[in-house]
Amino acid sequence: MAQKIALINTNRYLKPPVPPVGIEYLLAPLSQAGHKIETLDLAFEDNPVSKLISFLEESKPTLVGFSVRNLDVSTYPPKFLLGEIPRLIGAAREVNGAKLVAGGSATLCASLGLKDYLGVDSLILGPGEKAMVQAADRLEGGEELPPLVDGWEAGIASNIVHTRGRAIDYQPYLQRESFFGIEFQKGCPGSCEFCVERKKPLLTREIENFLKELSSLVALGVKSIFICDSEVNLDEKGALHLFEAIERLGLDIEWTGYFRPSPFDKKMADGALHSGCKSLTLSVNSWELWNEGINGGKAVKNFVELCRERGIKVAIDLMVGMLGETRESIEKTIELFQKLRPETVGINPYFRLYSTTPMAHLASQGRSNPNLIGEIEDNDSLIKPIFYAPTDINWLKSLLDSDPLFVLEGKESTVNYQRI
Ligand code: B12
Ligand code: SF4
Repeated sequence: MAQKIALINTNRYLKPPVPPVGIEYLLAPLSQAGHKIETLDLAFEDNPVSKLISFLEESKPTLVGFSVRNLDVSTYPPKFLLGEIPRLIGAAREVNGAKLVAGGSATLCASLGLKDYLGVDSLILGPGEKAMVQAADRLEGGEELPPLVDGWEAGIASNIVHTRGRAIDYQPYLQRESFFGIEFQKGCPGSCEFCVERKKPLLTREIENFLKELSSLVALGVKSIFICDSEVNLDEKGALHLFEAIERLGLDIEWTGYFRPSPFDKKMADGALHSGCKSLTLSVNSWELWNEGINGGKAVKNFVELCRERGIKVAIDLMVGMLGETRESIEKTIELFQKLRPETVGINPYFRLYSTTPMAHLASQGRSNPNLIGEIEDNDSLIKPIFYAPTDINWLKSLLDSDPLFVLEGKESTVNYQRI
């Protein structure tokens, strides 16, 4: 018997509204495997619990998949975003005997603790495109679902054209001028100690399928695209190939995305421009910037200048205050940006600690570490926001000298690219 699957978007944080691309990427693989799917987007619902109950009573699924995107806003002051999700899952549990599964990008931040916090039967870590099909097939075979499933091992469905705009109503997102996400490469082999995206296999989609998906978005009236890769230029050859292919399509789009300082040269800057990149976010940190390595000051200067020559606007995402970093590298970094003057520099001196990163060990120091703030006690899973923040904020502010170029992250409920 094919499974009747309900997929629920639980992301109700709307700054900015983000169409639930993660759910859309489950649709084609599940329906190709013969399962029946219905979706519910709770993003704009006033009463999500009653909406969910009536939806489940009507659709009578055998398996319910909750997409969970964010634990919190990750910046300081904290805003916890998971709070109402266990209530939704609890309400679903009351409706019928369906198995309850969760997945989504929040699984980068926590694993077993997240499963327990949410109260689902099974948590799929990472990509769900194959792992969710396996879960549905298991149920069909009368098997139990394991509490944790490694979706990274199962991988992505790269040989499929993902279905866009059919199961999710795009109108509320189009009305709010959302950027629509699309992903070319999932994962990041980098090993940055603070980042939840670290040490994941880089999984690439077949370019022809990506292009068909992109064209289908444009056919639905979408013009603003967000390439959702961890960093678009992680793989130099892959990025150049992608830009050339998008340019060849000749679509009327503008796209944006996250980049790292290197690899980036004239060829890549031209490729980005000609494929529709009008603005981008460059992720940097002061401790690397101060060195002459591949993400050092020279690379950042080169990046910003190549973009400026081509009219591509650059928003900088800057982390400062790594463990053991001295004030000197922060001062040099601020000086560099004061001279370089990209469009905006968002500075984050608060490191959100997650159980899935090496920096998690700091949290166990508890109150003995004066640089910890947030939920220091009764928070072993680190699901509730806790931060390592060694930088003196008044000193940092005096360094910025009220220059409007710099924005301390967390002060405004916007993301960097919205400021340019
Ligand atoms: C691109 C991106 C953005 C873009 C989104 C643009 C757009 N229109 O889509 C922008 C810049 C707007 C953005 C904003 C924010 N983001 Co963001 N974002 C990302 C990023 C890089 C990719 C997310 C993505 O869309 N991936 C592509 C899709 C296809 O993948 P996916 O969603 O993961 O879905 C797959 C799996 O998760 C799984 N899956 C998904 N749903 C389900 C459901 C079930 C049942 C199953 C089984 C599986 C499953 O299968 C899917 C297909 O493989 C991630 C980091 C990352 N690499 O994942 C951070 C990330 C998710 N963002 C994060 C944050 C914090 C935010 C903000 C809160 C920032 C802020 N302070 O405002 C806002 C929130 C906005 C909102 N309304 O939710 C954090 C979350 C961490 C946390 N503490 O919770 C992340 C992890 C970045 C990080 N390193 O910290 N973001
Ligand atoms: S900061 Fe960037 S390069 Fe480093 S692990 Fe995260 S996504 Fe990868």
